[in-house]
Amino acid sequence: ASRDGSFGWTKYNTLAEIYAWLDEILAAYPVITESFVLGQSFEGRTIRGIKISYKSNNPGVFIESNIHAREWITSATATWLINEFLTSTDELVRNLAESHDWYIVPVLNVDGFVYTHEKDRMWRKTRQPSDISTCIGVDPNRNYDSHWMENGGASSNPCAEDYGGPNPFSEPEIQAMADFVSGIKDKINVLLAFHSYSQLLLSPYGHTSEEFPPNFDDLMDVAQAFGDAVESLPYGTVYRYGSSAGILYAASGATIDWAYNEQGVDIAYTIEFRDTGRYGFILPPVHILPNAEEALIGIAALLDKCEEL
Ligand code: ING
Ligand code: ZN
Repeated sequence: ASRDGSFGWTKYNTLAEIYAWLDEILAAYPVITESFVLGQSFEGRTIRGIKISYKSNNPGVFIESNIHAREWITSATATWLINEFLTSTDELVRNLAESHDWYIVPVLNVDGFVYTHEKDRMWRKTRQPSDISTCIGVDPNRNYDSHWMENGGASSNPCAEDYGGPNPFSEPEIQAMADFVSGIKDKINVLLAFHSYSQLLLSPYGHTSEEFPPNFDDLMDVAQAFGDAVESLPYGTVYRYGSSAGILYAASGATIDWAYNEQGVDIAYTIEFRDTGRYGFILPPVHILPNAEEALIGIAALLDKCEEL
């Protein structure tokens, strides 16, 4: 689909372009798709999502994308996946698309995302001002009410990139996400949070590297299936995997830890997409399609592996 040639995967799209394309997709596939709204951002933008469902009682997969504003490859990949699920004629993709209910939010941090397009390409946080500082924004991936601010997993300094906020769920975007997910948690079997960069699959826990979740062995088997599938493609891309705090750093109040600890979503990963640092967040658009292909084949393998558990 394209709109005046403006939307596509050879460049990064603005929020307006993404939403206009979403409307086209919803109009073109009215039976299979359903629009949903998480809520409003601090600056009053609508946080939108799309549900794709070919039949009832499918296992549910929730994809959160672009919670961090500068991680543009995440919404580029999420929109490409939506398009593939609706238009692909490939048998693997058709099976994947039709055997799951998909809830996809391409841009969660809408204010931050617009800010990266218009003012500061490297912005990460939300855009809500602080009562105690002139610094703006909260790290939305430290703002969920699960081990919030524990173990040095987030900063209490409003100027820090990993500021946890004045309270859990202080950010309207994160409260909206939590309300929506808790309302459908019984339908969600898998939650994937899209980030960049580093090429990692991260499982809970984020708040401690001393303990591991009860199904950690399964989580690692499933992560390996993702990594093996990505390596089967001819790009040479390699993913590592482990728990967030175990292989990356302590981080409390993140989406996947809240989903896992507080909502009973037993399979939850942060996926850190391309690259490993050469371009980092400013990943050239030529990477969009190969990254998206890797995500697709990786997620297909991940969900296949889940069936075996
Ligand atoms: N990385 C994630 C971050 O929020 C993460 C890593 C995710 C850590 C989930 C712990 C839990 O810092 C990026 N690139 O944002
Ligand atoms: Zn991130």
